[in-house]
Amino acid sequence: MAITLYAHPFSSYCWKVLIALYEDQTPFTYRLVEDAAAWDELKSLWPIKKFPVLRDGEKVIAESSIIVEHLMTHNESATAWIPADNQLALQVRFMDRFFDNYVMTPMSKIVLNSMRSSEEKDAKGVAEARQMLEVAYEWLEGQIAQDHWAVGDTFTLADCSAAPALFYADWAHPIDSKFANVRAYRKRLLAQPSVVKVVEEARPYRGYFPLGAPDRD
Ligand SMILES: N[C@@H](CCC(=O)N[C@@H](CS)C(=O)NCC(=O)O)C(=O)O
Repeated sequence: MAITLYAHPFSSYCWKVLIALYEDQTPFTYRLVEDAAAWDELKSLWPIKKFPVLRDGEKVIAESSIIVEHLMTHNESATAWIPADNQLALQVRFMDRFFDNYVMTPMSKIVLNSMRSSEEKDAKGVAEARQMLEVAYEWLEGQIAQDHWAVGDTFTLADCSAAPALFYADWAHPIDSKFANVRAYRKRLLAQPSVVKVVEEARPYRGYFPLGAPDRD
């Protein structure tokens, strides 16, 4: 059954799914959510109106991590994005939650705040987000030290989450040089061919980054 992904190349949560699709070379139709018609379609599928959303036949799947998990059922030869081993699976799910909740969320807070008018700006919220990112980088620095990928030697869902989270977080709140392991992990992620592809697809949209995209990566 053909699948359609509603997504945008600049969207961090879409990268999570795109990386999994590109790793497995899974064919899919890319429905770019940019014009009003695409937004209307998205809304009719998922009234929350957040992307990515996957359409697989009659099934509509929302939420990036659930979509990646769904891809394992769609394509029998897909990577085990969540390992079969229960203990490893918990670690992968935990790291996926870590990157979404404590890296992606505070990064988004900083970015979205910069788009607000001066009366609407939330200085306290941004300070808390920056503090959260510092704590997250510090925790990850100890966690990632011995492992090649987020959980052991296998590229999993956790790495699909980590790539966009660390890519954009470093733009919004740079990862200090004292977090050498985190910086090295981000570099390893950015060298992975599937990640190179999403970075290149997003490059024409860098002007969308409200804080101004740095001249690197
Ligand atoms: N928890 C959701 C988050 C999705 C999300 O926030 N997507 C952003 C793009 S990165 C979005 O749809 N933004 C459009 C909007 O909020 O109007 C997931 O994991 O898929």
